[in-house]
Amino acid sequence: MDQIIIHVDMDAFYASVEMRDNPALRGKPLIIGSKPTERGVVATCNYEARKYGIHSAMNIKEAYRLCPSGIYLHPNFEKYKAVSAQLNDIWNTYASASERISLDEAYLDVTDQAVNWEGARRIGRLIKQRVLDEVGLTCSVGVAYSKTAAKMASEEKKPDGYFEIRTPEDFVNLIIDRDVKVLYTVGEKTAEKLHYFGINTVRDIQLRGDDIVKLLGKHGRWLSQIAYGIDKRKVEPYRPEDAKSIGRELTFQADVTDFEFLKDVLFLLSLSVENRTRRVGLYGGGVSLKITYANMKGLTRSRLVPACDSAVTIYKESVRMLDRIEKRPVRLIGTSIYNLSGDSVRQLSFDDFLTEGNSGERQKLLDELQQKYHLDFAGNLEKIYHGETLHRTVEYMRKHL
Ligand code: TTP
Ligand code: MG
Repeated sequence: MDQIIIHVDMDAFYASVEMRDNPALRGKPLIIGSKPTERGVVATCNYEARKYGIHSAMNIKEAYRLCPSGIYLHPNFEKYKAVSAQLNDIWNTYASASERISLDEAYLDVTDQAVNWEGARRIGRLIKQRVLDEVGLTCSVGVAYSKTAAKMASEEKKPDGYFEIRTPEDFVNLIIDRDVKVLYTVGEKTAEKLHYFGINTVRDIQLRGDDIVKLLGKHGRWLSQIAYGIDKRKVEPYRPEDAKSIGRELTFQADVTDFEFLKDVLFLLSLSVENRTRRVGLYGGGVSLKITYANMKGLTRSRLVPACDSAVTIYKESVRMLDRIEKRPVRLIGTSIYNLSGDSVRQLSFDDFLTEGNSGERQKLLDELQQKYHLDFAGNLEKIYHGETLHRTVEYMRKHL
């Protein structure tokens, strides 16, 4: 065996932390995201709430319709980050390399420490026990020969699960008749495309490898490999704060001359950056604006800011920089934050106080966008974080200028 990898993923993470700290919440449907009266989406919910059909990224109004008796809370990122640090201290003890995916999830290379599968099982069990004893939460652990299989294994018995997949054959046997969506990297869009061409199960992917490559290119090649359980990727020692920046950019279908429109696009990009930043629990110490003009000349502008993770701040800083550059047709626009840190001692800027204190500004900007472009974010704000949807939305907005 080449490598033994553990994938560990907390169960209903944000919700579990809240239930741990407030016993009155236990046993009841609990939804973390926003209050039903606000505009917002479900970040996560506990397993009681999932029985009602509620899930991550669902519009909060829809969740409320399904479960009016649920308890609705705002997320407390500071708290989740502190818990995440504690979790990583435990996990990392057993790994020669640890790759943090998000606050509640990591891949661990335990090949050396485990020596064999029995050793890996001991480590997997021990991690679960220690997380419960020392942090008061349950997690699901997958032990496998590859990253893809380890992730699959941790999903398999959720919540409080433990599962092993020791060989590619075991992996294939487990998923061969399941929908293509079971494969890592097959999202809604890709699944739809594959279904349209009659490729419904993992078996279909195996049988129609050539078609898949034609359809999806490089992604298709990857899929036809993992359909056979082949995944040689290593656990990359990584913490999200090792990234240089978190950003989002967009190339327009046709060049844009209207700078007010660019500002509106910047707000959407900022929301997307905020989402990714908060998911990994980081702050940026600077905001950067990137522009490529129609003539392919590019420029970037940067500004240092007090630790920030809010879309409103990212947006305002980007707009301030946009206002100062030459007004020529624009082909690409992007915004990002850099100087990333996981500092949990948060220095709020005055802007942050104003915007997050009443959270009104974000709402106001969203409302204005919706009215101006006849958008309805109510049901799909979260979806906009996906590149393709963002792109489509922006092109749609342009038609309503
Ligand atoms: P997940 O591990 O995807 O979900 P979970 O831990 O809540 O539930 P599960 O038992 O199925 O693993 O995500 C971890 C946290 O990330 C989650 O608690 C909240 C946050 N999150 C969002 O904010 N938005 C999202 O769309 C998703 C999927 C997660
Ligand atoms: Mg989880």
